[in-house]
Amino acid sequence: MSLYGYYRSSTSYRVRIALALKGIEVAQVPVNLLKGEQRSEDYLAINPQGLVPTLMVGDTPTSVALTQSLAIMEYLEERWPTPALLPSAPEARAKVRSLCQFMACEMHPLNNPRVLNYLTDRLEVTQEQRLEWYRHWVAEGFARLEVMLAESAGRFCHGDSPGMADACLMPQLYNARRFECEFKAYPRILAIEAACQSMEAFQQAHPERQPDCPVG
Ligand SMILES: N[C@@H](CCC(=O)N[C@@H](CS)C(=O)NCC(=O)O)C(=O)O
Repeated sequence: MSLYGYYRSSTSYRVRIALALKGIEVAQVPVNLLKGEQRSEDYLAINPQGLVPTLMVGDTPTSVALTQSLAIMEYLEERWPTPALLPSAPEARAKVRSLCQFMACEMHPLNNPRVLNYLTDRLEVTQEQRLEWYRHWVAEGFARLEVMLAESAGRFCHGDSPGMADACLMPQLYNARRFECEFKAYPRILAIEAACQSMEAFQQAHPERQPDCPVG
């Protein structure tokens, strides 16, 4: 399998965490989002959404391109069920999926670079207003998440084993930290972050450990 992604893309980071937790090795194919490679003809032929990540499964001519990070993680879970990234009880699985979808559908899209760029490039808001937008939606999202986690969290987002929700959480935190957001009000989230950071799988998936991360 090969993973088309970008070191700093939070959705690629999610999939890298899921792969690392399951101990699955894949070839990495960097798609430089800053150079617009996601919109190149070659990449669009693989993923017409023009987004990373894409997980290419199998060899040509029968290879299949899987897109959307949550769908890719679900695929990995079905194909390599252990270690499990979802709990076994149906209700608990729905809870974890709800956490994942909250981060992937409600939080992440609002602060995606193409949304932020539209604000400055087309709507001509100032850099300060762009930052205010970013921090507003981060605070809104993490505040809601902190409450949701009261119901499910142990050491990790759901109980004491790392899983799919943690794979969504760590990239959200990494991104928000780049914009110097404040996290003191979210002790549960900070404790989960520390638990994840202590694990080799999360360390291995970190953006700064990826081959396309510029050095220095
Ligand atoms: N819902 C998608 C979102 C994918 C996405 O937004 N990827 C970003 C990087 S994190 C991207 O490729 N952006 C390229 C662009 O905006 O042009 C997923 O979970 O895979």
